[in-house]
Amino acid sequence: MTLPVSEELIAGANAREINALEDEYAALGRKLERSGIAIDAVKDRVAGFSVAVPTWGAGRGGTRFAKFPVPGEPTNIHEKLEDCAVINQLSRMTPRVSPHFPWDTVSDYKALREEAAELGLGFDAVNSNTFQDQPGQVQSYATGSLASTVAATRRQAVEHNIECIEFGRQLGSTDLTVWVGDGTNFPGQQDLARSLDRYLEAAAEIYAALPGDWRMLIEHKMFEPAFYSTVISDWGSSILAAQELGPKAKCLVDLGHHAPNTNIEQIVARLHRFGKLGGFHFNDSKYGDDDLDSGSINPHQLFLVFNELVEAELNPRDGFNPSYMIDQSHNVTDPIESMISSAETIGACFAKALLVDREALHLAQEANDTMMAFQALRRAYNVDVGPILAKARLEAGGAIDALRAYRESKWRERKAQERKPAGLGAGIV
Ligand code: LRH
Ligand code: MN
Ligand code: MN
Repeated sequence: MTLPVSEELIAGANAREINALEDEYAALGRKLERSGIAIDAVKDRVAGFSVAVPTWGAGRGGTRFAKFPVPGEPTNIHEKLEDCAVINQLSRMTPRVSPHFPWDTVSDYKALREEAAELGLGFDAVNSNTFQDQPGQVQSYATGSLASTVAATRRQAVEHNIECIEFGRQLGSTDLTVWVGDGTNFPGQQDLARSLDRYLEAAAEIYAALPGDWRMLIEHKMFEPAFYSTVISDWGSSILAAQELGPKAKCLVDLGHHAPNTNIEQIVARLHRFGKLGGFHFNDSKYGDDDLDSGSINPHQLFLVFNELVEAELNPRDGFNPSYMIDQSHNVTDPIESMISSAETIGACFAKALLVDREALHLAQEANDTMMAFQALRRAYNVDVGPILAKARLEAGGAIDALRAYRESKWRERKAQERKPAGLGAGIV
């Protein structure tokens, strides 16, 4: 394996920070011990946690309106993998990459899988794209894709998804994530019931092409690019579709795809209750599908989501195996820094959820002692779990302070010299 950042640089940075970390870790350990929690056990759980990063998040694809590429930004899948390897080498929490087709152009999938492995990476869910027309495409998605009224368009969309499964098979993926932009901007534009029928019929063809160990993750979104109706608008439509398609179909929750103030943690609990929780796209938002860094706006919500996930894990019902991925993209920060920061925030919310005194919480819930139930969550949320994450990173070979080590590595400055400039294309959804 050849990792991109110099091991000496990481070791040097860690050497400067190790004493402070040991001190803080020991102090936190004593504090947690007073509540009967063994810090090393929490650290080991955190060490086993990972979240995938999206190839499209490696560039400043940004908002729908403008791209402001950072000098040294990756312009192809190989450079994106390199940047993802930097994120994982320093944070040790993002060992898988989720590609998007045809945004990612690949000539040899098997070779790409080996290239990724050489960088310490594997592949996560493959994402199909039937929400944009591509150069040379025969049918347009202007009328929708899987739910289009045009049979030839539906066929093209189905075939693209089946093609993505084949790409993913060669890359070592086992999940296909399907998000469609299908929907309407006008009342009456399409028949609301029939468009869902068409979607279900087309989705069933994709489902039938899934290898035995694969899952189809259905990603809902209530708005954008369609603003009057979308075909898979919410978790209700998503779970109904997943139930109709079969056991390999699950629901994927993108945190930005709901109406403002939606209780997302409750949706998580509901989907799990019916064995349909397939995965997450982590990001944060203030207004819509803003794709801001995870936990940058509402870290408490992220904690509450993880609280439900820990509950679900303790009560697995039909199994518990959600896939975790970051889905963020904007045009303000260096994407490597944003993904390092988001991975840290996501891991921290997981760690805090592990600290919840479940017995106290459940007893308080049974006794209808609202304040003590809330305090069980609040006590965990208030703990600074930074030393636990840093220690897990250090032990896995990463950097105690991943962001600082990244800056010291001057990775972006070096890439700005080596890589060709990124173009100023249109934004993504
Ligand atoms: C849609 C979405 C979906 C896409 C990605 C680029 O808004 O969240 O996951 O595939 O953005
Ligand atoms: Mn998403
Ligand atoms: Mn989105």
